[in-house]
Formats: sequence, structure tokens, C-alpha cells
Amino acid sequence: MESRRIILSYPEENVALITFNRPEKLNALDLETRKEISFLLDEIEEDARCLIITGKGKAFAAGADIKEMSTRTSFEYLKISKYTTWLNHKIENLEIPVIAAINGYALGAGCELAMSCDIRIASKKARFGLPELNLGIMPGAGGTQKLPRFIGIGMAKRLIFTGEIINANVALRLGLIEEVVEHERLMERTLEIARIISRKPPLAIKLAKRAINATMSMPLEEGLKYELSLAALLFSTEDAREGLRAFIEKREPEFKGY
Ligand code: DAK
Repeated sequence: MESRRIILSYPEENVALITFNRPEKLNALDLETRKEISFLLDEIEEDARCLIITGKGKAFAAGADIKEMSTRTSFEYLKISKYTTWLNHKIENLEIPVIAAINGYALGAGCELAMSCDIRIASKKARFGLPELNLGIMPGAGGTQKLPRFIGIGMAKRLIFTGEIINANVALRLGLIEEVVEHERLMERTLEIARIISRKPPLAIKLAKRAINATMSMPLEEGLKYELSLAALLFSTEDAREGLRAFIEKREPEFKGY
């Protein structure tokens, strides 16, 4: 499917790819783009086992669309939160893993969206930052909540207060991203990881993701109880029987998805 702001494709079986498609504006995230992603997520969740998000041109996404923001009121922001804060939350809690393939600038809302993905693979050309304060505003779609969780309170405050833009190697060292690759290898490497994920038993992936996401804000003891209930539940699946049996029989498992 192709539209003005987003390209949705399926580069491999069970792997969906969303590409931000407004390179002339460095893929600035306007409301139309956000709505398009939001509408596509339900379909992708049903049709794919892994989603990759990337950007066309020299940016992943250089932030919210500043021109559009310049006339927006507080009231309007509250009204469209479904497409800002809660869109990121939806991506974070999608039932399939989401990988950000960060090809260039991931600034402001672009960085917030990347932080909402499960895994971040970046090109050496990628740049990261939350420079909202330069504009007299502040991160408003998860930035102040998620950046400290990724890189610690002190470094998050430094980046947010100064608006400093960091490169991919620094982002890797700080723990904001999981891997840096040569620019030309970005999609190849991301697809490699997506392929591995898409061949795992989907219910196990879904519950493992849920166990991690749902318990991050719980005390450890509560998290352990939650994990136990999900881990025990998986023993009722055919895929668990198959995976365990295949190991014992020294063969590759054939997962069916139930
Ligand atoms: N919005 C709109 N247009 C943008 C843009 C953006 N964020 N970033 C770049 N562009 C446009 C430029 O205006 C330019 O368009 P034309 O002038 O050609 O029409 C084109 O993209 C190319 O950009 P440049 O000419 O500037 O390219 P350079 O290579 O020279 O510079 C740059 C690249 C990334 C350093 C520069 O473009 C830049 O500084 N961009 C702005 C980065 C930024 O400040 N990002 C944060 C935006 S604020 C909230 C939720 C979320 C947010 C706020 C509230 N609530 C729920 C309340 C989020 C806020 C943000 O993300």
C-alpha cells in the first residue's frame, strides 16, 4: 500500500516495513503521518510477525512538524493525544516486535517514536536528540519519561536541557540503541534480525514482550508473579510441545503459531 506520508510493504514473509515518506521535510511527523501509521497498525499486527520502521532519505524523522505545531493550541494537543503519546504507546505495546531501522536524524518526536520500538538498529549516519527546548517547548510524547529509563536521569537531563545532538556510537554507548551498522547495511542487518524473530513461535514472542513491558513499573515480586503466570500459560500451546520435543529428538522445530 502506498500513500503520501507512509509506505507499507512486506519485504519478506511475515515482516512488515513502514517507511516514512516525506524526505523533503526530513520525515517531520505531522498529524496526517501519525494518523496513517495509527490506522495501519491493527492490520500489521494481524498480518505480520515483526514490524520494521524506517525513514526515506537522510532522516528517520526529524521531529514533530514544527510548522504544524506553530499554530497548535494546548486544547488541540489534548484532543489529538491518540496520535501522539498514545500512538507511541500503541507501537510499544503492539503484539509483535517492532524494530526501528534508524537511517538518519531521529530528533524530538522521531526519537520518541524510536524509543517506543522494541529494538533500535542505527546507521552510522544516525543522529539522536530531544531538542524541543530550543523551540520553547518540551518533549511531549514520552521523551522525559523514556530517555531517563534508557540512559539514566543525569544524561537524559543533560541532553534535554542542552538540546545536544549525539551520534550513533555515543547513542550505543549510552544504551539508547542496540546496534550500529554501516549505512549501506542497515536494512540488510535489520531484516536479518526481523527474520530470526519472525520464525520464533509467535505466542511465546507475544507473551515474552508482554511480560517485559507490563512489569517494568512493577515491584520485582509482582513482576515475577506476572511472568510465572504467562510462562506457565505457554505450556498449553502446541508450539511449546513441539519446541521441547524437537530438542529431544535432535531436529529443527516446526512452529505452527498456536
Ligand atoms: N518540522 C518541519 N519541517 C522540518 C523539520 C521539522 N521538525 N525538520 C526539518 N524540516 C524541514 C526544513 O524546514 C526544510 O524544509 P524547507 O525549508 O526545505 O521547506 C527541510 O526539512 C530540510 O531541513 P534543513 O534544510 O533544515 O536540513 P539540514 O540538513 O540543514 O538540517 C536538521 C537538518 C535536522 C538539523 C534541521 O532540519 C533541524 O534542526 N530540524 C528540526 C529538528 C527539531 O527541532 N526537532 C524537534 C521538533 S519538536 C507533544 C508531542 C510531541 C512533541 C511536542 C509536544 N505533545 C503531545 C504536546 C514533539 C516536538 C518535536 O519533535
